[in-house]
Amino acid sequence: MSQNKQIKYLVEAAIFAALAMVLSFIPDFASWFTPSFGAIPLVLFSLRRGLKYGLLAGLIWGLLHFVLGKVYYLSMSQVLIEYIIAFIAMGLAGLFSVQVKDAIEQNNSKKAISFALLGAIFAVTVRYIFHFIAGVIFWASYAPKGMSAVWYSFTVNGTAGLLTLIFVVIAIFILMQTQKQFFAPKD
Ligand code: 218
Repeated sequence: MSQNKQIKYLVEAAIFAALAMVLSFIPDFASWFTPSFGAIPLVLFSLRRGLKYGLLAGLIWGLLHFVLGKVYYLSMSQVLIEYIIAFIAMGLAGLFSVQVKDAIEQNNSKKAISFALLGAIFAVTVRYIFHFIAGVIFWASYAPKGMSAVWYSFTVNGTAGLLTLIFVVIAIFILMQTQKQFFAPKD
């Protein structure tokens, strides 16, 4: 890859990570059940540029939480799992970027949508599995009296993950219908 292209992709990664971070400033109107709106630009970008740049954008998004003081800190390992590993995992949607791109070039909208959705489901699921695990280990004391840590974490993170996925899926449908070249850029 030419150096110019590489720089362009890096700048795009930074821009989409910043966009994700802006959306992270939407207040948690439903406490920890609140969906992660920043997942929208991050998954879209990962599908556009693939795994490597997607993971990088996820890492930048995670790191921006530290810079901007948006980290909920309980312990070192909790923060590592929830703000580094979980956010990097969002880039996993990029695993399917080649299939999405090929499908678009073949004018196969169904296939393009299917792989984009697969990427979104995979990335959001892996991310929220990390939050679920962290929830069981670190957030158990926040569970309502009489509720098990596992069930508490599952309901909280399951709901947030599902809501997040719904918004990402809507965004994928809209962009596929209005601007599918976003997923198959010429350069
Ligand atoms: C049960 C429970 N409560 C809170 C958290 C923390 N958590 C959940 C989802 C997303 C994030 C990252 C910031 O948006 C965090 C820190 C949890 N894992 N489990």
